[in-house]
Amino acid sequence: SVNKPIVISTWDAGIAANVDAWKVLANGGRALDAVEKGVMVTESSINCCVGLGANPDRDGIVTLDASIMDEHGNAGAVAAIERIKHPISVARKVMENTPHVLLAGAGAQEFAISQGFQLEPQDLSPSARKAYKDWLKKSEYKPEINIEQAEGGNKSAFAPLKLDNGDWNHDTIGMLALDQAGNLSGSCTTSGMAFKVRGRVGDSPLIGAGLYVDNAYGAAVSTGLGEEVIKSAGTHLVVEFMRQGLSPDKACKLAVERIVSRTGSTKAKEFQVAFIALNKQGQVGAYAIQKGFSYARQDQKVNNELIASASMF
Ligand code: SD4
Repeated sequence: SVNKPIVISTWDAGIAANVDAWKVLANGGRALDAVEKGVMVTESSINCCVGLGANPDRDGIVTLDASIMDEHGNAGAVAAIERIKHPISVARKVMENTPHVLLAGAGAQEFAISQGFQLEPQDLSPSARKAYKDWLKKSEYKPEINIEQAEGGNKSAFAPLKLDNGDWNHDTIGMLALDQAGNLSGSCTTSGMAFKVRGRVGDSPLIGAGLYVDNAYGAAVSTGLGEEVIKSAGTHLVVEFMRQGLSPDKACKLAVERIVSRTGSTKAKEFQVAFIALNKQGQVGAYAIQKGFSYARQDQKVNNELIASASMF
């Protein structure tokens, strides 16, 4: 029998996000509404990596990426949008109210305003201001960002970050839901990599990279070093493996292995990529390159618990 409804989302911030998503799902609501409402919780909170309180780019400006997909295969996304509190809701408006999939930068912001969204102040949150100040102190303005910086202990270099305890952490939120009607939807929202080059767009707003939903088979969302996810069309690959009959777990694992086979395992030891997946039967899966990745699960069997993902290293 189908395990529904269910919601899963990335990292520990997923716990709070799942609560709002579950309110929608438990009341028989649509998965699309659940995945929007859920990640709005994270966008409203102050944290390193999602919403206007997150870390800025290297010029000190917070720019946000988000995407959403529904059960009909419709998609909407915004890239590098500024001063808008809920990029996920703008992404949904792009999907529903335009003939397009992705709006970027100033145009995305203008569109948001035209849809009634409010322009928020440009200010950094106190935690982001401090992180940015620290980053400016240690880091010269280098256009080339590389993972060795993170390796060398500069925690504010190219995230996802290796923490002092050896774990890898980063907090883009990706969420997947299957509703009582048996329909799948997904969402993803992030500030991208901390101190990124201005204009940099990650995988999160790119359909098939950061997020993919095929209502006939399954859905997947990614977190980690977006550049590597983009180059492998990561979530499309995960869903394709599910379409071929593999379990969500196995599909995530094979997609991670594909990324690592492209970069080689020496390089792959220095960055994180993780996928979570949910299939049409309500089965879940996850896999990461590095240990330390977790996701939050809420359904009839598991009451919003954080689950440690399997990993390659
Ligand atoms: C990006 N994939 O912009 C995002 C960052 C992320 O957990 O997921 N971090 O590359």
